[in-house]
Amino acid sequence: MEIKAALTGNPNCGKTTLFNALTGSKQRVGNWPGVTVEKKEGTYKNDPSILIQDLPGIYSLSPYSLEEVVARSYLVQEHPDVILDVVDTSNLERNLYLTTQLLELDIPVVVGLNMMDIVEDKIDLKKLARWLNAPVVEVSALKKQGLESLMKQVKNESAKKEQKPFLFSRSIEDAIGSIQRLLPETKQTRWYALKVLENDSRILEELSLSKTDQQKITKLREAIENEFDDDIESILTAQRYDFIEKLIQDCVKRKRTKHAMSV
Ligand code: GDP
Ligand code: K
Ligand code: MG
Repeated sequence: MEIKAALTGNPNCGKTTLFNALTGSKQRVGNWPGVTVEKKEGTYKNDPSILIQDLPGIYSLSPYSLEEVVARSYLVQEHPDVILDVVDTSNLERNLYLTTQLLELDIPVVVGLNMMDIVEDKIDLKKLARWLNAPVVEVSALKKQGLESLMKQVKNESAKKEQKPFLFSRSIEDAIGSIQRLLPETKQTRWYALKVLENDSRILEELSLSKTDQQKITKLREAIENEFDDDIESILTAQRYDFIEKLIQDCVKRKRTKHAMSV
């Protein structure tokens, strides 16, 4: 059986290096339909049943750039079997921001902690995996280290049917639940509900909700904005970073990084 694995990560996390190391010469390069964003896919050289789809480098799943729209449309519409989330471990906090969003898609996630050849921080992998509800594997795409264990996890996770998400505070979770029940049956997912709560214009257009439902949703959103005295996007962003901060405190013993990455 064929496994579809989507390769995601921030720009410069080492995605291309990893993609090349995993696929060797077995690559197909083109463009995403209608846009000039490069599309690359290939099969894992040690197991051709694993199809690796390289997605554009992105910082979040917001609709602010073409890359973000391409990546999230692929993930939501194609629903790959597993996401291989490449993380630049020398920049853990920022990279995990995308990870918290990927966990919301209900697609199993495997986290590849890349750049481990230059990172001296000690990371408790078991704890980190528990925080993220996803397997975490240390790799160096550059030195081709850890790639086999990484792909073993990718294969394992691809068989799973669900992914536990990162959770927001209680009132936000309640609102997500209420919105989910208002959505059309085929789109009653946590991800769609969260995007609706965030007032994501593309998603609202796609869903064309009734006036009554729109009003109900506005009320839910306003209640949260009043409670936290901020706009919804800032509230959700702050909660993601709170989570990441706590996770890092619990899982990472800081040392220095051997040398700064060239830019
Ligand atoms: P992308 O933008 O995510 O596709 O990142 P690239 O694959 O182009 O890598 C960005 C930079 O990071 C390049 O200079 C790579 O050589 C370097 N790089 C990628 N993986 C590793 C790694 O595991 N260790 C180190 N030290 N550098 C890496
Ligand atoms: K980065
Ligand atoms: Mg690249």
